[in-house]
Amino acid sequence: MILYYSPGACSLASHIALEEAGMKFKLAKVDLKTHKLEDGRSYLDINPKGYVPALQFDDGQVLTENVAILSFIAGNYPGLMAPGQFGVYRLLEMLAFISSEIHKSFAPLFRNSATDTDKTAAAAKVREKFKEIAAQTKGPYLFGEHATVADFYLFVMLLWAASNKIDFPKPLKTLFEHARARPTVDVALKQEGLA
Ligand SMILES: N[C@@H](CCC(=O)N[C@@H](CS)C(=O)NCC(=O)O)C(=O)O
Repeated sequence: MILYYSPGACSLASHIALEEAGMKFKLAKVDLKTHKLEDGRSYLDINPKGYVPALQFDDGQVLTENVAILSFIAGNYPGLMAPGQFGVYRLLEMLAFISSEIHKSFAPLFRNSATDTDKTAAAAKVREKFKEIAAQTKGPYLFGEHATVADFYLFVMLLWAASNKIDFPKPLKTLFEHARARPTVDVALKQEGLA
């Protein structure tokens, strides 16, 4: 398998999850400005949508979208699935919230053309969404003692928050510290040149 990624982007969540699952994979870095791979090939031939992450299987099939890739990993490594009878759906519920409510709210903070007013409004929205997810966090991770793929997605959002000086509630600070202390997180950060 090949994970197409950009350092520190949302693809870091899949990178950590693949490490946690002990899956065999290679990394391919994407330049998101030029849509080129390091060997000069066009990334658009792999994922016409142009964004990361994308996971390419050995038979050539390509899976895109954070929610789908993280669900695939949890589906193949039950240790990263949410617990309980409705675990699959609880995990999807959480991934959907992180993707559509938190991840997307960051967009103006990364857009060069965004005004200060846009950025302040985006930071306020992110804070509000962090409050909502913190209220559901069982601790130390979202679903309790065990980390799921959703925790790694949220961890990346918290990394972005820290670099944008957006504070987050105590339960998320605890989650961040627990996730950061995992050896797999350290490996992924080092492989992406971030630690
Ligand atoms: N809907 C996609 C969005 C992924 C996304 O926003 N990726 C960003 C990095 S975090 C990206 O590659 N942006 C560059 C671009 O859109 O060209 C998903 O959830 O996987």
